Amino acid sequence: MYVISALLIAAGAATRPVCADIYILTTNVPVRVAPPIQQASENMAILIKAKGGKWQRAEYELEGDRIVLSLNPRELGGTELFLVINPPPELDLYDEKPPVLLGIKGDGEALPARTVLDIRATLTPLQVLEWGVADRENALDLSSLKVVLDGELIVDDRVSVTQVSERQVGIALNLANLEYGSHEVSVKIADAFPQSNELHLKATLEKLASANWVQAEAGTVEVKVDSHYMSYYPSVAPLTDGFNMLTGEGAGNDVTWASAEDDQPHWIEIKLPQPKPIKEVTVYWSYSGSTCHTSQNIEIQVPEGGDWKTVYTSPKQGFTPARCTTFCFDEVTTDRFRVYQLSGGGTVQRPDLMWVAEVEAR
Ligand SMILES: [Ca+2]
Ligand SMILES: [Ca+2]
Repeated sequence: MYVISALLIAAGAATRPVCADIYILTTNVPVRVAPPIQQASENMAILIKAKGGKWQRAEYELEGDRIVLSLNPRELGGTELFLVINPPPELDLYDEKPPVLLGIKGDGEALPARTVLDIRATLTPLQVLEWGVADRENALDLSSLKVVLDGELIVDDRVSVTQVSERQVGIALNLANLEYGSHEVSVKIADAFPQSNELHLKATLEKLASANWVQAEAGTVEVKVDSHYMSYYPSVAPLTDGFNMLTGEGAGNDVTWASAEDDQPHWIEIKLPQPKPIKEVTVYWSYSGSTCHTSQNIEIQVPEGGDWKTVYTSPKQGFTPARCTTFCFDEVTTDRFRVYQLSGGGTVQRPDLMWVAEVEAR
């Protein structure tokens, strides 16, 4: 059994000039392969090696626009084989080192250049985190770049790459509108020689939540809800007790409030002792069975006349499950607001339930 697990033909790639054809083959039995070549000539350099071994010239035969090689993993000393056809002089075939970290900047200021960086918790976290990365031996393979924020691969314009040269780039991650709490970023990038020369970077940061009107007025805040979950003690105390760091194991009625599980709208109404200017409401969801119970269709409402006016509406696509969600809107001065879950607006798994650990407003 053999498999050609990766194939890099870099000719014409946007990030680098014309380069060699490089194949990676995994085989545990002798095989004959016939890769195509771009241009046959009398003095072709066909080099082969097993991972960890030394390059050697491969015996081959020309058949039309292909070369035919017999490869024996036992003779070559490994089952993962690298085959390079006509390497250009600038390709360092002895590159066994991953790219290196040159520096890290947070909002333009230098941070310690550590591959694992713990950025201290702040009320106003960094807006942009940027890593400078270079490879000493070869060009960087920009197609290998992976930036992951809180487990999500970032593929939109929050990630931008500034190319200093084909061996050096700046990788910037826009962290605007980061949610409260802890966050983890990881960055992976490899050099253009496909030998698992990959640099791994990690950074953790935390956005602290400032004091909020609901907590500041604890004890004088009135909380009303539409209903209670049938097996829960009917208490609303957990919603404003300041505790929101659930362990993820369970979420009983000592740390959460849950609505009845039915197809009605569910809501939490908060009344402050005095009107306060409010421009965001943060809801910390139940976190149980390692699952964040993030409702998908929420409105924030304030009183108007004898009724309620909606000042925030959920986006159509709902929310990524997270420990908390902050709903931002134009500032309004009010002594009452409610978090209103539309009928069926809970999680995908339990759309008729609203399950919350804490409500904040600031
Ligand atoms: Ca390298
Ligand atoms: Ca709580």
